[in-house]
Amino acid sequence: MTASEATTKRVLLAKPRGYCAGVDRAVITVEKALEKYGPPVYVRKEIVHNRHVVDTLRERGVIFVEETSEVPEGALVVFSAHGVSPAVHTEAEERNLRTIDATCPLVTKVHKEVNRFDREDYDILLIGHEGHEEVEGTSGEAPDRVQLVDTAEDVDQVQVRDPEKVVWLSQTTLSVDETMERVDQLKERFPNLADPPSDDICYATSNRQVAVKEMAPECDLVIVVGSKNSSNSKRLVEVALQAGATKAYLVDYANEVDESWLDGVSTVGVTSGASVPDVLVMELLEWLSERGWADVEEVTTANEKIAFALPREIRDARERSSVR
Ligand code: 0CG
Ligand code: SF4
Repeated sequence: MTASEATTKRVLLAKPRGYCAGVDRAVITVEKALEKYGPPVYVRKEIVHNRHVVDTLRERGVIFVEETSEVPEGALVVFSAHGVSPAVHTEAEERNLRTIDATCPLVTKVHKEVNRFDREDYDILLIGHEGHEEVEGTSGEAPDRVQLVDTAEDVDQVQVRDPEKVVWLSQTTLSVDETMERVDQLKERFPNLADPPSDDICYATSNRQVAVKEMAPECDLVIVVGSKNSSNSKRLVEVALQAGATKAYLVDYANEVDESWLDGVSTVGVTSGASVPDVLVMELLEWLSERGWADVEEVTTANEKIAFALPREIRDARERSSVR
């Protein structure tokens, strides 16, 4: 490699990236459940939306199911980080399942907001992606009161009982900018639309978007490590493109990168979704380094220190003191 090539090929590495506190807690919960109770441990839906995490846990004895009805009577089932509706808890009780709830506390917070506005007799407009597990769980707290707003067309479709008593809430893993656009559209229809008591889009989602926005204008290519069903990871690709990256792609593994993406590229931006183990990012950096992109500069826009206590079923005395 010539000196001039070395100076023109560089990698910008976003920070924060990768695991958030809710994902860390959910993955540790399943690992501890395996340790404490032994396999098989059932998990309803993917514990987090990452192929590598799911495949690794499956190899260790986790059985992933779509619904609690697939779990044998009396067995142990973990609920995923994205949350479940009260109906799922009821079904698990009826089947005498032992349950551990790995729902992220920041998702639970949105469930509680739904309960509160339902009690106060509001119509609730939940901004989120149709079919995503989190919105299914959140809507399930008050199915008669919650309407999903996904696309701009949905804004025109919603019908409320009293336009003076409407609140918007959201999925935790949306694009911050796109959500605010949707809110502005909703406010054109409902000028007195109430805002959520605090941000529903979580710190991890918004921090990862801020970091990618910072580096994207300098990038000819942004590679986001994450799975295709991971909402927050997919949003990072969109945000990178909107913020000025020439190209942006989502990959589960380094070996999915198409070498042609690197044609004519000088600066490669790298980041990862909130459900992505950092080892996968390190493998991508290694892959890029083998092709001449060995100069890595971290672009830091926040330092995250947040951690959540584990569910009580798998907390032991030592862990209790370390996490509090
Ligand atoms: O981003 P979503 O909500 O699809 O989930 P993922 O598992 O990828 O990461 C955060 C969580 C839980
Ligand atoms: Fe919780 Fe946010 Fe992580 Fe989802 S992305 S698990 S809401 S911290």
